[in-house]
Amino acid sequence: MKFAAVLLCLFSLVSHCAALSKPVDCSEVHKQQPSSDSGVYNIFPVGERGVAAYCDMTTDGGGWTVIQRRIDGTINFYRPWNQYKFGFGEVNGEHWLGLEFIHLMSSRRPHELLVEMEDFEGAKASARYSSFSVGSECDGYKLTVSGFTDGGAGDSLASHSGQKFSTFDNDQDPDPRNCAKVYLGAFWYKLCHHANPNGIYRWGEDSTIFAVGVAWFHWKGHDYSLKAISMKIRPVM
Ligand SMILES: [Ca+2]
Repeated sequence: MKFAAVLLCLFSLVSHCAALSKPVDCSEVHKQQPSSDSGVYNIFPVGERGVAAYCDMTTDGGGWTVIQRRIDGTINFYRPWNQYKFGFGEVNGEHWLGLEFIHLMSSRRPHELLVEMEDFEGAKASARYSSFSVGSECDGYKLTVSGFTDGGAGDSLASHSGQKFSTFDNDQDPDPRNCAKVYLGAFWYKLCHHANPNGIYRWGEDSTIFAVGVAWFHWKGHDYSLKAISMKIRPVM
């Protein structure tokens, strides 16, 4: 009887573990545990090596992996290439997941992107893209994004599609200047930007230095720095 109980216990442990196989992203966490709340989960986009990510389990059915988030200016986003490659910040707060992980997830199967933002007056807006992918480091972590749907924010990302990622110590933008140094951020800069989500956190309207804030040009212009912005991705079903 005791032996049978031990066997039963072992079986339940094994079946429990089998049910929680390593999820590659938040959509798999959601699939394995449909009732899970939004929060921090370990995901495994690189096989055995886990990385902590914030999963949005409520917006439009959930399963979103947050790849970028600004909410309060507590984290400095003016950082070098290696930090943008592997990620930084507080997963529960201001965070950059890491280009390598974003590349691995978005190149494996088709993904969509949702950008949500908020100003200091409490207004909210979003921009959604039905197709989003980031190339390998050999390809400069090139952004490919299309299929815009307006959630009130306007399309400030289309002009960045096809661009490589740039940081102050790795200028891959086509502008003769170093866009990351000029606009104090890190992004898929072109000449240089319509969006600067990794710019300097400023409290709203501020034109002292042109376009260095957390900007989304088609919603609030170049000199309004947003209170909050997040970028989240999900496989297209
Ligand atoms: Ca340049």
